[in-house]
Amino acid sequence: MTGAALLFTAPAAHAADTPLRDLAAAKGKLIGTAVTGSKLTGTYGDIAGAQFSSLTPGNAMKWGTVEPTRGSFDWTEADQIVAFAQAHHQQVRGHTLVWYSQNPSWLTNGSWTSAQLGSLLQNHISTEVGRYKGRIAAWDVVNEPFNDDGSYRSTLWYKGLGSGYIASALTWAHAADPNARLYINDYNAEGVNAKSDALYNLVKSLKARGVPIGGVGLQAHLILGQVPSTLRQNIQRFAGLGVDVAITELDVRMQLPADRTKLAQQKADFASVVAACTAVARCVNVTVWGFTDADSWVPGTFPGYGAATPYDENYRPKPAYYGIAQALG
Ligand code: 9MR
Repeated sequence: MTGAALLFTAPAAHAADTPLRDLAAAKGKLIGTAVTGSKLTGTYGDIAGAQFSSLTPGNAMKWGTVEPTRGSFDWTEADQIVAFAQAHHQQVRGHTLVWYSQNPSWLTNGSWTSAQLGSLLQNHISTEVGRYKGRIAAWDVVNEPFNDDGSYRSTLWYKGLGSGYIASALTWAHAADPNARLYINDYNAEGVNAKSDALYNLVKSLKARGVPIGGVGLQAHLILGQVPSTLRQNIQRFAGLGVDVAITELDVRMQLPADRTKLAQQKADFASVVAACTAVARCVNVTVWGFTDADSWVPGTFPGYGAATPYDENYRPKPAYYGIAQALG
């Protein structure tokens, strides 16, 4: 280990601290992480099992993963994560059924009539939700349906089926597992803005029409020092519609290299997101998008940025870990 790493990371002996999942439970909340199934052994598995009460498969349940070839399914990683969660008394957030990305090429390259597209989607949802019926507490049914200006994103689904694909997907998912809580999940909708206004109006209208919408997921892929000041107010207004809210993909990226000042700011950012959730009864879950910098999407997508999670690459808790713990009381 380098001197710098020693300076900026907490002592490894954090095992004596109360696990985050116990702190969260005392507040009536779940604390979750996205996971990669193949890594759920050794230290990674120990931390995932001990610290978190909710798991989200980072990629394992996406359409492109589970049905890479039409009609031939691969549930290996998804099954593995669900089994791990059951063994560790954890909830699973299923992620995700209807998205514009990470779809199999047979689907995206096909040319489908609207009726064909609708039945493909219905079958996909029935098959996947049905397989895990009773074992998945919450589903991100629809992922990222809006543009930042609040207009509908022009996706395969929107172009083929119109905006009604959202209500249809929720209805099909509900039929396949009536006890799962069904979410719409999006990013850049954490604060009060054009995108979250559109999401708010959609949820309001779905509720009014009796469509089974149970929750709103605010992803929270944030930039250091930029937690929206209206986060709590935004969570509160969704709760006021009678749906649950979850922070579903929290990370706080910084320009590398990390230093003491940045890590202290990151600690404050994680704490303020968790505090915004604990302040609202219907905010039920805060999930980080990978708990270790060794398993984060950030460096691959934003060159020069990283260190976005609460544990460093060697699985040592960072100040951000203690920010979460403090906000959980
Ligand atoms: O973490 C996921 C990463 O491994 C994938 O390469 C990426 C592909 O888009 O998707 C990541 O997860 C995304 C999530 O499913 C939806 N919200 C944004 C996340 C980060 O891209």
